[in-house]
Amino acid sequence: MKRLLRPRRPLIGLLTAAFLASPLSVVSTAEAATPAPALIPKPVSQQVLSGETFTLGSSAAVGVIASPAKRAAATKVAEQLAAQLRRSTGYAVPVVPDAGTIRLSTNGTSSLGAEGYQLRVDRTAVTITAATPEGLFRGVTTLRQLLPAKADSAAPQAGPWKIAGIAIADSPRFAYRGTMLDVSRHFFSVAEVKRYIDLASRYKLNKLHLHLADDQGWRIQVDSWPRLTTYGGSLEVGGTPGGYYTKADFAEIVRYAGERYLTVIPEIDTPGHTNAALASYAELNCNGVAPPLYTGTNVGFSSLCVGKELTYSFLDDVFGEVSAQTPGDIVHLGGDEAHSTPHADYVTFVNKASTIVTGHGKRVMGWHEIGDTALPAGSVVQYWGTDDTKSRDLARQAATKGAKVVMSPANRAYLDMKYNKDTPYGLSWAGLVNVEKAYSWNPTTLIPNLPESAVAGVEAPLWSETLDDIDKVEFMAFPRLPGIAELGWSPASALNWTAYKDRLAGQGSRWDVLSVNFYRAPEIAWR
Ligand code: IFG
Repeated sequence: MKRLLRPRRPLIGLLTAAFLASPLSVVSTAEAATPAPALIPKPVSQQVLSGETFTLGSSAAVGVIASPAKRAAATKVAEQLAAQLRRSTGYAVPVVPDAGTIRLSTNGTSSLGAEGYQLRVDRTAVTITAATPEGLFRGVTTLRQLLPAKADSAAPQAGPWKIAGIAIADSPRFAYRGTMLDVSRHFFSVAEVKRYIDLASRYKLNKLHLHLADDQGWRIQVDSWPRLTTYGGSLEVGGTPGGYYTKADFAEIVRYAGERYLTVIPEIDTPGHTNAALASYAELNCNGVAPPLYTGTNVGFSSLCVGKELTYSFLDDVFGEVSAQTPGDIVHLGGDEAHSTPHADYVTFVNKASTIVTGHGKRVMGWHEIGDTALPAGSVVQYWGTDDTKSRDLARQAATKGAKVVMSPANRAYLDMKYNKDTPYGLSWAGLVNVEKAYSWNPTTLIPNLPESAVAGVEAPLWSETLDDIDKVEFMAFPRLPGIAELGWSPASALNWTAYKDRLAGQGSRWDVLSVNFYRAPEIAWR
């Protein structure tokens, strides 16, 4: 698209801009328009400010305008941005109160909600206003995609550092925009989890669901039941050494996620997917005999002992210690594939486990199988169906009981599904999921007769049976995770595969700068 010659003098620029904005403009929109930036998620509204270009100079400073109550958190957001700009530009980029060429203000309108923001780039300044520091962070996230890809470099790059003029007003469609990392089938270090958090935060995701316990490994320290990790966390799929997070490790993950405004949602999968716990404590088993550690990939063979009182004091200890380490308001109790738990027992168990979770001040979240249990107020049910009637019915049943539904359709949002038959790892039980299929669905209409108001948002789970390092995680998550993030953030009217595909192509150079091991899907014209 031909770009207008840039007027040399501001006045002409303003006149040109005014002229082009007027109904009298004779220039075709194709010539007048400056291409919109390749932003993901697509903002609610954006207006290119033709003729306005911001240049980040060596004297650039990041200014913070905030009330005393918000100043510390707003300054932290500013410091994160300034630190990255120092690394990539080599400039000093101080953070100053109330001034700066990049201004972050928490005096923004609350009409855009807690995560909303306004962003303006013109020749004189970049200004981001929001009602909260979280909104500032979302605005800075957009700014980082407006800067050249090299602005994310870890080492100084040559300028210039230009941003075309634009005015954006933005806020999310859904409150729940998440991804899940299965650290049980294969254990991932704190550093690897942080890397995943950093990449996910670049697309405005705000929930990190950690699948911390399953048949193959228990990954979070529980002081009152130490063998869960020392023994139950010792292996992983394939029999290689596993691992676990100490309380200090988990606190570091929570801190790092919190700095990027992602809330950690810990999952202790119950009553099924519990072989690691049952192997660790013989007394937890109905027959008093501990099974061996399991390093295969079957599911549905294990169950906590529903009839034993010990099971519930165990759960009280576990959910108590996990809740104490979770600033977020949700604890996930799993509930999936309890094929070795008679259904009546399953309902009894989930109802008791739910009471324990709410007893520790947290909302219950569970896979959609919990849809036919009591579901205390505030419950969230995670749909992982494949358009099948049974799964849809459970989600609808949950909604009729007042629960919210998070959409994780396995045949669209499961990032462990192969892209195509040649994908070197991943599974395919829910079908092959290419980049387009992962994007081309609407969270509020996928399940017929599920009220739109019941849909809390979306989550892209990444199961790790076949993924044993962060490179494989990145390969499966990118480029599909940004598409799910857009479904969670952008208005339904913005969802258009052809337009999205072009914006996605523009992310490739950013992932190269960040050394993301993404799948270069041939159908995307990466640039
Ligand atoms: N289903 C199981 C997961 C995992 C997954 C792999 C859920 C809720 C298949 N349960 O998805 O443990 O094995 O794609």
